Amino acid sequence: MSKQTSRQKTSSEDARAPRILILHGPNLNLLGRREPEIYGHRTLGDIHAAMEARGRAAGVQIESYQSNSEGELIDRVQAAAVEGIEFIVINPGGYTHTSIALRDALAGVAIPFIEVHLSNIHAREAFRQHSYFSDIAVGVICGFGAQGYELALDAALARIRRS
Ligand code: CA2
Repeated sequence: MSKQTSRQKTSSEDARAPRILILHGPNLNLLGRREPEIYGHRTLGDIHAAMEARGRAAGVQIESYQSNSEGELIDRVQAAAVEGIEFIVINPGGYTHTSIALRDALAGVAIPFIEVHLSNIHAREAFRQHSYFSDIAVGVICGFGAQGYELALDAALARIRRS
């Protein structure tokens, strides 16, 4: 399990600033260190830093959380509702194709979310082409590598501004 938050208090950490949670599922802690031909060279730390910088510029607070455990991801989603998180960006990793329980957690808290995949899951093995999340997501971004998180964050920010 890993959690990354800002070390320095910034204006984006204002108590009133909208909060966006970036959730990463199993094995994504290996990003940038294994299989770069599929998942790219950027590490989870690189992605967190880019998201935090974008969030700070937009006046929102970004929190990132990665876990290899289904139960911990579900607990984090449930906690997000209590904390008043406004939006979730999630790459459920391998749980995309297996986890009814994580889907139920997201449906249960009713926090809008965008599903992100680094790879184009529709151009891969048949078992990756079904997601338990897509039909309840605001939208799905896949195949753009780490840039997909930035695209998702921009879409989340636009939606928060509209609401
Ligand atoms: O393309 C994606 O983002 C995936 O969610 C990644 C999952 C995979 O099971 C999904 O089908 C698609 C796998 C994450 C594993 O991440 C690794 C990263 C580097 C090295 C090894 C695994």
